[in-house]
Amino acid sequence: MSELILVIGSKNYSSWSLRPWIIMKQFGIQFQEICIPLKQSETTNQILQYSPSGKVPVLIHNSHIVWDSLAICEYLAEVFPEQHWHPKNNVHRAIARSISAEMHSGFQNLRQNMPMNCRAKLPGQGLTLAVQKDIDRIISIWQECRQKFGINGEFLFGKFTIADAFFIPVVMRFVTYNVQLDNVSQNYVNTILSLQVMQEWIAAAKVEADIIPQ
Ligand SMILES: N[C@@H](CCC(=O)N[C@@H](CS)C(=O)NCC(=O)O)C(=O)O
Repeated sequence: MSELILVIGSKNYSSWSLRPWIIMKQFGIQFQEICIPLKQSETTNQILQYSPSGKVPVLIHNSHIVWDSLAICEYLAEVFPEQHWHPKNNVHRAIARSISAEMHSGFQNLRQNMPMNCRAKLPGQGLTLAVQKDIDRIISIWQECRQKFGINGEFLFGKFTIADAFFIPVVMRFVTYNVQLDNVSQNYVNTILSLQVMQEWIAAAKVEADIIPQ
């Protein structure tokens, strides 16, 4: 397999970068990592060296570049079809794709008011009615997936899939802002936090030097 390079942003803050990074690590896919500190004077120029969108993550594979976290995961699913990227059942797979897309394009209130910050502990901060509505929707997704499709494992569809990778930054937000959860959701959070690759990401985030004040 030729070399893969994943360009990501600061691990403490870059929720979009976490998604492809964690699934590649979880599936044991070898890649070189280039990490660009976000919101610094050189950030935009550095990202533009790799990504036409001016955003991370971006995957470089041979002479190809793939940008956008969801496009990267779907591309990798084609390159490494032996891994379990999606549920095998086509109806479950359609639901997995629907919730990943919902995460990818929605939950603006949660994103804006509770940005990912792996290092911080900010209990209760950012919680508005609109944020609580986003949280309630995420909890109902997790409950439905765990109860209907997750019986053969600890993840949303049993085994780890792209859908889990897409909700992992939310797990980090729920921990940072100490969001109150039901048992099913709390167990799911605990499962994600117990992943060795998740601990690897958090440990790296904690030793990063860059700070985004806001
Ligand atoms: N929809 C994109 C969003 C990517 C995105 O917004 N990335 C942020 C970092 S998490 C970024 O690169 N921002 C540019 C900057 O901070 O200069 C994806 O899924 O990859």
